[in-house]
Amino acid sequence: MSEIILHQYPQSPFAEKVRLMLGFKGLPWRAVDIPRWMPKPDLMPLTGGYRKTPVMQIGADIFCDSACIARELERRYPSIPLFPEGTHGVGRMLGAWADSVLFFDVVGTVFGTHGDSAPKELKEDRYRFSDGMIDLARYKDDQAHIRSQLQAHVFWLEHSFDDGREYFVGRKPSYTDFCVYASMWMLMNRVPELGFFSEAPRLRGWLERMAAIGHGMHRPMDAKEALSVAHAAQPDTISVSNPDSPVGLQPGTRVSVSADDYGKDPVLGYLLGLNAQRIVIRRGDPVVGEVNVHFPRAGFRIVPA
Ligand SMILES: N[C@@H](CCC(=O)N[C@@H](CS)C(=O)NCC(=O)O)C(=O)O
Repeated sequence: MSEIILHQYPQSPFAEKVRLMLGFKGLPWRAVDIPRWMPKPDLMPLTGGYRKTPVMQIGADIFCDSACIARELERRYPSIPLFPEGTHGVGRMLGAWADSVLFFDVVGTVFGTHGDSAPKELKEDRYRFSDGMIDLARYKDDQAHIRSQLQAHVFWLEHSFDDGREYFVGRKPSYTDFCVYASMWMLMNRVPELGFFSEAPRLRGWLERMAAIGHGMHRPMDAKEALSVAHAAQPDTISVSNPDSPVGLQPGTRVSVSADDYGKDPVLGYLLGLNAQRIVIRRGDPVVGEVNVHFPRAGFRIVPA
């Protein structure tokens, strides 16, 4: 079976979410380090334009977005579940809150505190990437408000443990924990001096339990090797259908898929499958040949191309 290849870089919190999920499931994986900002010449042949981090590759199947990666890891390797019974709905809902609201509290706090020392390329890239939302000067000016939002949300997190539970949605780690961990990991590592955890002892205990999960067995892979892996592999046969989809697109239609929040670069291809949770397209590329590109349904726009 093809190896799990994660296209990532060490500082990325969403990559950290996936690294820890891989460690939790005990899966060996290969790490391709990608650039932190554009251009990303060895990623584009695989994704067709999607540039966010991380991206998972298994053979000629490419999974964009950590939510999509989590779903696929669960589908292929269910024995240690990320979505134990009862967490499929609430786990994903809380995860989506952590991946958006909580994440941007932390981004605003980190970049508003240390933005002056960030590389110029990073500042410019993130400003363009987010259509002006990630604006380090604005974050700096608005620090009091941003930090007060983060403080309010850290309070919610701390009080989630009031009934003695050890994880957010039950007695074992599940998807929500990995989503929240990504942002808390960034906060803990990038602005420890702000003391956000000083009034949150149970959150600190949870952070230690989560960190102890680790990243599992992994080895680096050269980006060019990952391209060869895709070229040599056949994309999976997909059977996903939803004839009642509100967008009314039929398999085989040429479509454009893009994130609807930030990093909206479109990916073009032929629709293979669409349902309430997944979008899968097939695209051809001179470097890697035919690949399937997978996206989550929530948070992605699909239109005829
Ligand atoms: N919804 C996406 C968000 C990913 C995301 O925002 N990643 C950040 C890094 S942590 C990013 O792409 N930054 C720009 C880049 O890496 O080029 C996911 O869950 O994977």
